[in-house]
Amino acid sequence: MEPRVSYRSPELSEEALKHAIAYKLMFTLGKDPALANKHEWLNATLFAVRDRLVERWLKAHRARISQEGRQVYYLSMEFLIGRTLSNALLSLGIYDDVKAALAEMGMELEELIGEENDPGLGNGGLGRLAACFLDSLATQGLPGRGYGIRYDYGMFKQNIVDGKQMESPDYWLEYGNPWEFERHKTRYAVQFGGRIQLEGKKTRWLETEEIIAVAFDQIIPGYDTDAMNTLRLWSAQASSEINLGKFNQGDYFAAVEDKNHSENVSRVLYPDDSTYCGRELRLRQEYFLVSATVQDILARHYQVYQTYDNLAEKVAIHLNDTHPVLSIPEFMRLLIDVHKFSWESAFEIACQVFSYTNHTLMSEALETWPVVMLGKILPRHLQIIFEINDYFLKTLQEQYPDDLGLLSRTSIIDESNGRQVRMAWLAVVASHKVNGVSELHSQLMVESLFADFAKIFPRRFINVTNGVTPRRWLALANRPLSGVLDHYIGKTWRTDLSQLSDMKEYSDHPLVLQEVSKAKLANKQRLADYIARELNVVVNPHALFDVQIKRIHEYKRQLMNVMQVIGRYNRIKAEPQAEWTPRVVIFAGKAASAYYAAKHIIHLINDVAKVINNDPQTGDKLKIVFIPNYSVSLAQLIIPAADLSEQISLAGTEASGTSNMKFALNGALTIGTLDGANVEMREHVGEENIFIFGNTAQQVETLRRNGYNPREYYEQDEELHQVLTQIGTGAFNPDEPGRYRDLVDSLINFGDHYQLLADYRSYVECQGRVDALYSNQQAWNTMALLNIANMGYFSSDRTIRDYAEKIWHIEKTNL
Ligand code: 26Q
Repeated sequence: MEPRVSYRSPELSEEALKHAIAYKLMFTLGKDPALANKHEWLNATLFAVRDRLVERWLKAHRARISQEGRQVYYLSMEFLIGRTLSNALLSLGIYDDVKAALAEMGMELEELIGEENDPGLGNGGLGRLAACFLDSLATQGLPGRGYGIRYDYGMFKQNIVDGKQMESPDYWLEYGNPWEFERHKTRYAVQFGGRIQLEGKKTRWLETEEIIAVAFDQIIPGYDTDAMNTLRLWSAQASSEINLGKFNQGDYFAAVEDKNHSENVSRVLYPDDSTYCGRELRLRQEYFLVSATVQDILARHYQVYQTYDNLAEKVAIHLNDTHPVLSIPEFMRLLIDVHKFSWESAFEIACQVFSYTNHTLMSEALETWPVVMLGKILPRHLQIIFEINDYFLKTLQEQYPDDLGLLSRTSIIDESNGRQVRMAWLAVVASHKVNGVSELHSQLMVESLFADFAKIFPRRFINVTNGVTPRRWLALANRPLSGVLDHYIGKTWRTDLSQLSDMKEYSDHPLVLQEVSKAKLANKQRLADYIARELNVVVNPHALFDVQIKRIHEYKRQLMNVMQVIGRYNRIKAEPQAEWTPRVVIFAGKAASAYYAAKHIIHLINDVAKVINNDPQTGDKLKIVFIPNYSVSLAQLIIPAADLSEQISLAGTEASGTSNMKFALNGALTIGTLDGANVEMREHVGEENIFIFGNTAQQVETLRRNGYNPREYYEQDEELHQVLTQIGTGAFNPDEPGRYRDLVDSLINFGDHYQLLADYRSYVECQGRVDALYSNQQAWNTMALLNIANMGYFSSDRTIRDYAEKIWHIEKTNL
């Protein structure tokens, strides 16, 4: 492929890279190459590579400013970017050169790559989506920047001790972060608390507590292009004035305590992804991100244009869920209180600038903040929110004068529930576009959560189906398969994933199928080695690798998967001599630290694994492993090795899912419900190439409305009855037989909220069809190839083009 970079400069040669790495080792790290350890070699390599990005980065930045185009600012409390070195090497096209350069100095690149830490600045799907988006924006030369928080502690580390999840802090900055550029001078004061005072027409916010936000920038390289973007993360620093005051009064310890209190704002990521908790520190974090970011956006805008009058034309601010929605009142506050805009024009500009993505319909995950808390921490913002609400309700009342129900349902202030501010409502009322993340989710969104608003603002709601970056999730994670693809269809699928469809013609080509399955086997062997090394469990790489990796949550129904595994175990025990398709069932995922049921499910998986893995009668026919500490880098190891991808959430609950796309792209077949993006995946791969089971979202709803009775299923399905009895009576944990009593109770006696029992039979039957197909390897491989070939649509490049055209109205920068 012709590289898109303008020329291949000499600094990218193997020889130059070798010198640069040795030079960095000595002069930046102060290390003798003969004595340096792996970590130091890693850092030297990293600095050498970073240098090669910087020049392009600065150039791209200059081009962007001079062209004065509209830019998007992507605000997110989470960015799960994963390891950076290998991605940077891939982007610059110097992977093999650096590998050779290091080899000459006696180092192995892959080993160094494995040493890099994986910053866990996100919980899961939402944070990883933000990272894929940055990659796609840069690769397509689109002007955009990410804004987030530089948490000192990312997602906790998960250890499994005696089958249970144990959390420990992830101090990822311990050895420094060589990728970041600290911008000592780019700092903004963020105010909290205090009171507001009216002076004539002017509102003043007084006697606040102040924290400083300091910018840290990281380069986001585009693939095979000089285009690069920036991820800017804010770190909290105590504002010195306050501390000095106390310090001078002689109260040294109080001064230090204050400093700690302030800096706590960027201390730790909330490790909770689906239950909203109204903690004050979280609110302060959200405002910290938002205030620093909006100040930065306005300052940079003014630097270029010397006016704020063209904000609506030049600035698009995107809200990744409601977490950064306080940027709306913050934006209005700055325009009104500082830059002297009228309230009406500030509101109008805000509506043109902001857009919002919804990632969940589940009510327990929707953010609301008590009016009292907001008023205490952000009195001026609360006032603006009330004004927005009044303004909105007033126009609404003119439109629908007799519909009182409508007014109270759409009011941003929920009066029924101890006075709460509904953040999603605020996001809808003050932005021009609101999108869901899959066709099904977007449709349910306007039928349920936002039904009233969809009537009021029919053109505001759209769908933008999620996608994943093919660079990390195929080119980097799966080099064996990438090699096969390169051979048959060339290399440009990396930037135009629709080209994968050229593989379709090989779907009955025995040699190609063999090569694809050989690549799969190599990945499975690599994972098997990891499992043997880390967990001391030996698995057969020829067995079917059946994988469910994601946050542990009841709606994702890992429990239903375990139930199916137990059912299978029982059948094997009853007929040990029969022909069984050998399976390795793999789980990974973290449970929120306070989520009791999710933690119990992890414990159950490990209890069941211990019994089954040590039963000589089952042998290779069935193994279960729980791989601890799921992360982006583990996903890169596990996904390419999967044969079967479990996407079994209750229909109507998973907004999209994104690992479902990564699996299929890597040639795993999906077993799943018609939920989230699975629905569209089925349309793309064809219903004959995906294993769909269970009730549809509509059937789920009907069942719920007509009174779902899980006990019926329990009593009528003998196998299901046995499985639940085993779990409930401690068949896998005789040391504490009552351990999972409550888990089983919640299914049989407390309504089985996620309808596991209703879908169980159809799930088991579907798994039977999976077994049958796997025993015909030729047919399996054909199906796997057709999955790969039909995943082009699910590239985040396509997703980002949708956002760029339909929501942000941004265009490519010319370099
Ligand atoms: C909110 C308030 C307080 C503390 C934490 C939170 C919080 C943090 C993270 C709430 C939600 C999240 C993350 C949600 C998430 O990851 N959602 C997933 O988004 C993916 C990308 O669109 C979808 O594919 C998944 O279906 C959806 O579950």
